[in-house]
Amino acid sequence: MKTIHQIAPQRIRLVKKGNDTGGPVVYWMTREQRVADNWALLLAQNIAVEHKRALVVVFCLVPDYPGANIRHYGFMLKGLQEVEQKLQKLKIPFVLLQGTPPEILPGYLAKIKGAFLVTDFDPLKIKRSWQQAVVAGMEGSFYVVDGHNIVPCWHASPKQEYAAYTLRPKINKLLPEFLCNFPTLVPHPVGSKKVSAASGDWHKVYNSVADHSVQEVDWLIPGEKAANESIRGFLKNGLQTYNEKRNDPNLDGQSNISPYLHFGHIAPQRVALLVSEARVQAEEKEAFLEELIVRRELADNFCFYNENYDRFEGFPEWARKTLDAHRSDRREYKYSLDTFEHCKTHDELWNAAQRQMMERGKMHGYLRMYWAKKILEWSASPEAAIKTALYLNDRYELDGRDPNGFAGIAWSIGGVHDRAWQERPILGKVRYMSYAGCARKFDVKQYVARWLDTQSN
Ligand code: FAD
Ligand code: FO1
Repeated sequence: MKTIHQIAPQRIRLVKKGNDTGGPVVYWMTREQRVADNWALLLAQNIAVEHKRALVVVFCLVPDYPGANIRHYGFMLKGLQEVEQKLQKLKIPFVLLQGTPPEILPGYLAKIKGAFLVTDFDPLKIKRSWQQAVVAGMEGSFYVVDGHNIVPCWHASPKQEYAAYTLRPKINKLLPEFLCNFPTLVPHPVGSKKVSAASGDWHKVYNSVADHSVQEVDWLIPGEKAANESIRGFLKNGLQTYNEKRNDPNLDGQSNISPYLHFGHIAPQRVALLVSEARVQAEEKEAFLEELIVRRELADNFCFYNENYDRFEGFPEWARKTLDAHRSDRREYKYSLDTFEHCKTHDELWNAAQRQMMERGKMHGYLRMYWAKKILEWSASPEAAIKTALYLNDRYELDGRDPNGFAGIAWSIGGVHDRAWQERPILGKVRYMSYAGCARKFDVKQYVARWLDTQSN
């Protein structure tokens, strides 16, 4: 296959061919907050070298990003500090701008006469609206690069996929072409007086975050270096038992890389390369790669092609129909957001899962399904359930506000990527999960004892 600058052309979207103002190349970093293995940054450097221009990396810090608080910002800002240090060694200035991109980026580009702008692909509505507003207010050329999906989202499929089984063959066919190694970034050969590093005082930046109501976590170290160490540790000690242990919430059988992937501290493609090369049984690798590639890329596909990814209207027709038919079913339990949030339901397992999410910032993957399905069962309507689930997920999960979260909640509550099951009250034909089913799978009492303080319940 022909590549541009060693980057597959299918990864790149030229959104606007603008005027060459003669100024530097700007990489607007947002979803991929790392220096290594970053396709958009590599493209930006290639353009800069080709046109003999300076290169600058800009991050727009939005102090009130929807649903985010200091738990997320603390993690993100520490990662960005590391980015700044790594870029300094490569003679690439890092600029932290404060405000929303539509408000501040066009003005910054005009000031430095930015001729080329490169940014990360992200299927979420907020990012797409930022990009539209920025492109309308700038003079130069604008590129969007998919550095998150191994097979670029728009190339893997031109439409919303029905389920994993319809996306899987498409991805598998294209993987040999896209699962390649990365070129490396080089110390940048061109500087400019117009662009200088301007991050300011990180402490002040930290204090500028609007919401400090949820505490940070200390069990996971943020940043590119820690992300790499963490995945290497998992390859050594966790991958060989992943398939056996990943669905038991009492065991630490998952990789815990989702926060790193969410903030872009490590490239999914790097993780996939490392896993592919690991010396463990093929079934273990396949089980992990199915989640990392097919399920994760299916979530991006869902959000990219379905603008209602966060609403009832985004559910498949069969699910909307069956949920509509059960709207007036009697609910034995109907809880307010406050009752859910404070772990006060009648169900100790649900309360323990909610507590794990609040305290650890990461609920076990198996329980996320149970947790969301019970919110549907105990809410006044599917719309109320989506609202509650998204609010809690995004407030407490370190990996929240991610396409994976929107897809996971839509799967649990609205049958997205699933099929119709036996009909029952409230959920209709949407797949049901029960406490008894969980108890058959793992030691529920052990999990509850670990996460629930008996005095407060
Ligand atoms: P591992 O089991 O080690 O998997 C490795 C990677 O594979 C994950 O990091 C993730 O990128 C991918 N993956 C695993 N399971 C899934 C899945 N079901 N769908 C898509 N990708 C998957 N994931 C988030 O990243 N953010 C969220 O906010 C989020 N909310 C969820 C809400 C609900 C209701 C559900 C059912 C799932 C949600 N998920 C979310 C998906 C999944 O539960 C997490 O990605 C996973 O538990 C993260 O832990 P890990 O990295 O240790 O996973
Ligand atoms: N992206 C930005 O470009 N600027 C921000 O200030 C910002 C804050 C933020 C806080 C929490 C969080 O979970 C994500 C945040 N993001 C921010 C977006 C993030 O980089 C991801 O791209 C998306 O959430 C995932 O698609």
